[in-house]
Amino acid sequence: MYNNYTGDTVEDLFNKLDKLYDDYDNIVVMGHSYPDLDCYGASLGIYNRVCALGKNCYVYLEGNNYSEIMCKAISSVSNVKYVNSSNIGNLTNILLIIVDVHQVSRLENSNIFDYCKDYVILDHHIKDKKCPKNSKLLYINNSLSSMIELVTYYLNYSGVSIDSSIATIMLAGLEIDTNGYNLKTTSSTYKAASILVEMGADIIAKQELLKESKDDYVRRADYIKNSYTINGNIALCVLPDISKTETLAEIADSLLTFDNIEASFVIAKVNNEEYGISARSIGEYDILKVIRKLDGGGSTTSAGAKTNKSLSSIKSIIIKSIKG
Ligand SMILES: [Mn+2]
Repeated sequence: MYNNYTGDTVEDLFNKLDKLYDDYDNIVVMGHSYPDLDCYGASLGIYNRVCALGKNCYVYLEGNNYSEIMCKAISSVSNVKYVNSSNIGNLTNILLIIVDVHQVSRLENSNIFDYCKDYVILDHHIKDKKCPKNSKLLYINNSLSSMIELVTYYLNYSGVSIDSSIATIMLAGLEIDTNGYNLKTTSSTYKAASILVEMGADIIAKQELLKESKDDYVRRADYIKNSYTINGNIALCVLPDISKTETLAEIADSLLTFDNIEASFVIAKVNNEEYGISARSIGEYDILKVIRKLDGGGSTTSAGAKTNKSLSSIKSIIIKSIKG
């Protein structure tokens, strides 16, 4: 299947991971702050693999400011041990597995290295220069649709079974990260979906998990109504209120579903001081080169930034870069 730049196959990666756990008493899996179903689902998958090897494992969740979907997902799962900043100090000899992110500042707890020094990074975003350099194992493959795709193959390779609720979360996460099997979707992505269904993912429960309130839908439709296009194919949308980063991402995703739109940029205040920018592309248009001008990061099809710049300067940077 996939190779990473060291020439290793994923099977080599899986074998190395399995061996690495032996040196530690505790394995902690952590994703990015404002976790989504991709990082949570992938964390749960790794958790199951590590537990199956008889090792002590925890999923790190701080529990603050989670989306409605995340809250629903967390409450649908049982028999998972969690850890957070209040009790991580009780654990010794920890191996940290970082999933779906590779910048320390974006971790669910960016002070985690006060508690452990050894870590593994597994990510599918374009490698950033801020990637820490001393990992025990590093796998960053930005052609991968999602972390869940990789972790599904890890579970399948290891012959580990998972609860139906976890398979359901993983299937939902795969669907979200690919924007409904569109972004970065390959035959391996569909195969991963098929494996998850075989592992017990429930299609009805998945739909329930992904449901949104009518109010949210109407609010989003209103924002979309007020968006406009640049060069006829790039949508730009400015939200009038302070918004959650995930709202920006959702609108950027939605804008891609319209005729002729190849890429989308959504801007909104994310707190009193900063604007957030979320960008998406269906594949051809490289949004990362625009987002980099705002010191952001991500991949060529999904990227974001946070900045103290004014709205007018953000807009002019984006428009200039697009027309450039
Ligand atoms: Mn992801």
